[in-house]
Amino acid sequence: MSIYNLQGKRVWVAGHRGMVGSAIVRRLEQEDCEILTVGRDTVDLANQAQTSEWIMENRPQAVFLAAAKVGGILANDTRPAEFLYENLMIESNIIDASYRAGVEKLLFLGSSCIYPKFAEQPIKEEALLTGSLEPTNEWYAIAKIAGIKLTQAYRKQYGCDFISAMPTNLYGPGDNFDLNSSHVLPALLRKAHEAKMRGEKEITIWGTGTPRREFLHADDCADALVFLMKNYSNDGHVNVGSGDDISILELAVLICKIVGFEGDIKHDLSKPDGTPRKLMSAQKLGALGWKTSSTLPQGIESFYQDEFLKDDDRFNGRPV
Ligand code: GFB
Repeated sequence: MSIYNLQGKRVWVAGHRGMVGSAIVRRLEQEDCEILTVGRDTVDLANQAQTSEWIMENRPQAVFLAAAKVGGILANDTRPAEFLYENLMIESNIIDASYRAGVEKLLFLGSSCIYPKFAEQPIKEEALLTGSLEPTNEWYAIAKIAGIKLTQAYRKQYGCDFISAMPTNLYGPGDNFDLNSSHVLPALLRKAHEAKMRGEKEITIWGTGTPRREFLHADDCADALVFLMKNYSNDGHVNVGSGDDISILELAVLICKIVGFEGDIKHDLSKPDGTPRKLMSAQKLGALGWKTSSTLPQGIESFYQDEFLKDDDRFNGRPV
C-alpha cells in the first residue's frame, strides 16, 4: 500500500522534454494516471506569470519538478549566471504556484553536486551544508539547495506534501551529446563511437581520469522517483543512485569496450577534474524499499543501442 496513490490523478511532468522528464513520462505510462505536459513554446517556466497561470488553469494534483537548466562541468563553470538564475526562477515559480493551486504532492529534483566538495563518502543526506561546494558547479548547487529548502519551507509553513530527491550523475535517451556542454558519459560514448567510425587511433578525455563518479540510467532514476512520489512523505531529501562508483578512466575503458574502439586514451589536462569523488549513500532509499535493477555495463549498452545503433547518422557515422 502506497502513501500517495497516483491512480486517476492529474500528474504534471515539468521538463518533459528533458532526459529525466521524458523518462518519468515513460515510467508514468505504466500508472493509471493522466499525464500533463506543456512545452517551452507555450509556457516559459522562468516566467512567474505564465507558470502560475498555466498551473491555475490545468490544476495538476501531483507534480514532478524535473525542469532545470543542466550541463556538464564546462557549461557549469563558464555560464554561472544562467545556471543560478534560471534554476532559481523555475523552481520558485513552480513550487509557489503549486502551493497556491492546491497541488497534493510535489517532487523536486536536485543533484548530487549539492554536497560539499570533500564530503565523507559515500555521501549521506545529512552531509548537506556541512562544507564548501565544488567551485565549478557551486552556482547550480546553490540553486538546487534553495529548491530543497523551498520544499521544506512550504511543508513547514503551509503543510504542503512537497519532497525532494537528489539523483546522482544520470545518462540515458535524450541526453546532451554536445561536447562542450554535455556530461562525461554521453561525451565519451560519442567520442569512442566517432573515433571507431572514422578509423582514428585515439580519443581524448578531459582531466586526469582519476575523479570517481556514480552513474544511473535515467529510466532507473524515473522508477525511483515514481516510487518516492508514492511512498515517501517527509522533509528530508533522498539520494537516488546506484550505490557504486567508477573512475573516469575506468569509465572510458568500459565505454571503449562496449563500442568496440581499440585505440588509445589520451588526456587533456587543460580541462578541470572537478570534485574528486561523488558517491552517494543509497541507504535511505534502500531502506524505503527501492534499489536499481540494472548494472552500469547493461545501462551503457542499452543507451548505446538506443542512441547510436538505431537509424543513426546523427554523428556522421554508420550503424555498426
Ligand atoms: O560529467 P561531468 O561533466 O560533470 O564531468 P561533474 C565528470 C568528470 O569527467 C570530470 C571528466 O572530471 C571531467 O573532467 N571528463 C573526462 C569529461 N572527459 C570528459 C568529457 O569529454 N566531457 C565531460 N563533460 N567530462 C557536473 C556538474 O559535474 O555533474 C553539474 O557540473 C551536475 O552541476 C552534474 O551536478 C551531475 O560530475 O564533474
